[in-house]
Amino acid sequence: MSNRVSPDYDAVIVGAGFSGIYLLHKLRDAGFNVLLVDAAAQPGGIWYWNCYPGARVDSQVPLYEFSIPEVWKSWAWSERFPGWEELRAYFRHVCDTLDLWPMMRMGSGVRGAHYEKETKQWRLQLDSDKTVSTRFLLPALGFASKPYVPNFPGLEDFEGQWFHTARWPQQGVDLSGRKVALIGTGASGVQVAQEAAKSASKLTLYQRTPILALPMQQKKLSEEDQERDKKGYAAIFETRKQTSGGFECQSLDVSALEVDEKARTAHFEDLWQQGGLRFWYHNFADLLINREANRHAYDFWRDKVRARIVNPNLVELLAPSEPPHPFGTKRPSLEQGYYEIFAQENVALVDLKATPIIRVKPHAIETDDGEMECDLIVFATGFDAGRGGLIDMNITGTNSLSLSHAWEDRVRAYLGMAVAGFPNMLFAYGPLSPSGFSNGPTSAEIQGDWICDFLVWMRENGVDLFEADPAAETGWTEMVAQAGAMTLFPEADSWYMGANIPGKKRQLINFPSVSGYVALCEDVANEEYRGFVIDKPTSKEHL
Ligand code: NA7
Repeated sequence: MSNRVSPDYDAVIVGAGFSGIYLLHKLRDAGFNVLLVDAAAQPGGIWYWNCYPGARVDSQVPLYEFSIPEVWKSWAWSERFPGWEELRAYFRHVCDTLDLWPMMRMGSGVRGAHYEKETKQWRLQLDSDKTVSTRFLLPALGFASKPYVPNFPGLEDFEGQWFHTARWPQQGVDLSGRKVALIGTGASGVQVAQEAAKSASKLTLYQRTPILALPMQQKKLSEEDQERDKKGYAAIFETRKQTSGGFECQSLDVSALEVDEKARTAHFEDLWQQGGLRFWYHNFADLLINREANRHAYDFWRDKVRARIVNPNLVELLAPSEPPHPFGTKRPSLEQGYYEIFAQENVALVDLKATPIIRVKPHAIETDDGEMECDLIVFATGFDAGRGGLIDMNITGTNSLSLSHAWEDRVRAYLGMAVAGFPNMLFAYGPLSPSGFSNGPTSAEIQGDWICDFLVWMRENGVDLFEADPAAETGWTEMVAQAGAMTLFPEADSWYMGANIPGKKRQLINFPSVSGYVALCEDVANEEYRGFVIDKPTSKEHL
């Protein structure tokens, strides 16, 4: 009989967003003794931290929810693109319906995690100073858990308030009458701008690169409509897993260059009217791989947007003649009247390419163009996507190898889930998986199912240890880079490429196809978890 002390848990999941909650549900139902911890006070992941004014999801109902029947059958949304408060309520509904609360420890961040070779256990230090041990460590932090705040000189002397959008105060911030400086015009910046423009006495947007925003076409949803539509939900949830982006459909089979201009424009117009991200994911086959095809989409977008810009001085800044990057190679965001706010007297746009920020002063931001007063700075400046949150968890594997050291050169991970030197650890929604390219819940369920099946297989086969084989890890990492090289993504300085963080190695951080990913992960499972070094204990040890 083994004289090893049993760990406190079979598995500890870190993070109560879509991935973590799904894993908890699956593993609990599979009979594992599992704990979920999260620093946030409530479940919701990104929807806990990003509670800035206007924060809402950009996948339409019913794409952004679990496919678990007892959950969706008993839930109805109020809008086609729900806001953060409703998303948080949805997470509470999920935890109630699936009875997950007893296994969740909210308000419990992880300060560090290290692997003990002798006991084959992970030991986690929690913020509370408590320690827990587990056989499997399953970080499910999401791709955007580490906010990025640029290091502008003088910020420490600013006498107003400043917040990153992903660290917005839970009690909220009243924007009315404030002089707001908003830095960054990505998805978060656009959403804050639309809200701040309504009540701030002055809103100054600091733009480095124009966002290529698409019309949201938001609408209210009735319960009756949803009840009727629910007949089709099961099919939609199944389809999600078979498309490249995890949505209800994918790009057409036809090239933008194969059809005449009339047909091309008609398709663009149709997608535009449908709203949401469809202009991105249901467009022509070569949108993201052929420059000429991409240019047609950009020109359509530009002309549509230009028609809405009242101030002639802003036309070239907001919708330039030449694309700042190929359309869709930076994440497009959805907008609701974004281009109209620039007609308001209380809204100004600063072009950081022409006049970069020099410093923050106690009551202003100084650029080459002079000083602009402000009493609130909003940093909508994005994230150290993919790796940032994982590195901050201070994870140490065998031979005291830290994750930050393992990823010094570049991010490496087998299947976007496992790292050599870190046994019995799998992360969900991490780098080199489809995460950032995928509709969130789709990837969360795909990886959650796969991880659960793997742990069940281990249990059934008496296996107690796995680790990514370094060669398989290198192969996967290079394959993601090669797949990316066949697209236009490397042409943009985006967070997809790690180009938004000073010093971060340029590398496509996501696997560019959900359906392709599913097929590869299935192959690995069917071949007895090829690419993992599996440690089968002797039958004596297993007793
Ligand atoms: P994003 O999409 O990374 O956007 C960050 C924005 O901040 C973007 O406009 C950046 O300009 C800008 N930025 C970043 N650093 C600076 C500095 N140093 N100076 C000025 N401006 C800067 O983050 P979001 O939070 O909007 O969205 C993240 C994801 O959440 C989104 O893609 C969706 O998947 C949901 P840049 O374009 O780099 O020139």
